[in-house]
Amino acid sequence: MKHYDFPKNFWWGTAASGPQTEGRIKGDGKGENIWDYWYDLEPEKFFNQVGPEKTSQVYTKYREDVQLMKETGHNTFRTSIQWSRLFPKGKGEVNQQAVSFYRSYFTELLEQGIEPFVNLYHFDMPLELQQTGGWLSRDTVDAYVAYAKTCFELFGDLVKKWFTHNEPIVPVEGGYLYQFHYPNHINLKEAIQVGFHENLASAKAIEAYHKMGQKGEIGIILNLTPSYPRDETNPEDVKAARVADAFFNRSLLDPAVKGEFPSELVAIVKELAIMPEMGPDDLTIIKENTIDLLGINYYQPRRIKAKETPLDHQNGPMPEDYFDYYDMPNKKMNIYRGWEIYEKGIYDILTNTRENYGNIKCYISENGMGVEGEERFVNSEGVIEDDYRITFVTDHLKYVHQAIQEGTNCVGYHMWTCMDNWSWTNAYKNRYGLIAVDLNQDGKRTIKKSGHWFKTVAMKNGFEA
Ligand code: BGP
Repeated sequence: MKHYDFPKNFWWGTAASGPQTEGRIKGDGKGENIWDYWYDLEPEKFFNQVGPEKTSQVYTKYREDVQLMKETGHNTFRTSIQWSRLFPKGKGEVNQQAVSFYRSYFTELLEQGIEPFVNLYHFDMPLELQQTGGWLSRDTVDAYVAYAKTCFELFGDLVKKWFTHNEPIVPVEGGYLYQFHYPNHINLKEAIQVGFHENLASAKAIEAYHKMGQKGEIGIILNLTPSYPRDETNPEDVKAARVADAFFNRSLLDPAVKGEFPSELVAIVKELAIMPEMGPDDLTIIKENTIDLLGINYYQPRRIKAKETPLDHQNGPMPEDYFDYYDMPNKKMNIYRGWEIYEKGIYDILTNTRENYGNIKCYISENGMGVEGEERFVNSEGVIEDDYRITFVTDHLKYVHQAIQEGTNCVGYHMWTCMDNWSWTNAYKNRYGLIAVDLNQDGKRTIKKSGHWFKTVAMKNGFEA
């Protein structure tokens, strides 16, 4: 048995998002976002046709939920403000009911000794802004900055940890390359513009926050999926993995931490003549307004090999023109989500932040395991015995611990997620929560075995294994 003790004041908690948890009730004043709209348009695209209005009803149940967070050992919790709840049209009038809801929710958390971490954008573009171009449009950057400033003004007394985006590469991938978010385009030029605007919006929000002098911290949350070459001794595989890393990780990580874009990516974008449109001061704004704190989401690695398949230009240039995905034999899989489980990846990311990103203050902002059909593991007391989740988290935490021992400035660990929630087009297919939500019993909550276990880890500030 070995003791794994974590640093004093370590953040133990979970992450969630507004669009995946709040739900909608009649007369709540929330405006439409792209998820509400897409579900109306194509409900068959969503698992069992469950849409975003049927989430875990946090809008009405948040007091009960905060109690459950306490019972599962949280000292911190992240959610997001829904832009379309605060500004039903994306800009203009503020919805006062949203102000009351978020103030009351964050106050409740604080009163129970749980620090709220708040993210401003979790894939949820207000519909009216999408209709004028979404992240493709410069006006959206301005609207986002106005929205961010309003959030700081309205909630800055309660919230001292802010995040500008969650996984900003995902709207690029889902919306503009691989068709799993509305508007489902396939267009690398647009993808580059969207990514640029997200970076710019983040820097401008950081600038605004620091100018306001609210004495908190602001950062960004990135899914830093590490790119491993098939063969580390093969320079072509290594080069391909570096390009994939530039497209999907460093395109956001480098501007956020270093204020600049990776040179490999800039070279490709120039060569393809798809440089984003930018204003004269944009690069300076990005250079001068970097993050205070980095949130790292980690689920799975990316395995890469040199390009072997023929180029397919049906959709114009794509990132995959520069590499192929490598299907590594004998990998450990989460078969429900179809994602590889590679625990050491979390250590590699943390080591990279220490060695190549100035050992920036960071925390694990998401890590977890989505499993389908968890009802089969219910015991006679009605508790889901999710030992696989406990193993998954323990094995990742061991590597987080090792990275901290070696000097990485990692100050917390949040799981995805607190209670089972609605996951975009997967809806409720895979459950991730420490707490089960029964959709057939008005969203009844029951703490899973992992939730009880997580409390002991948080209380002891570590574990033995
Ligand atoms: C992250 C997102 C979350 C959440 C999680 C689980 O990428 O930040 O919103 O959904 O992944 O993934 P999924 O829901 O696709 O299984």
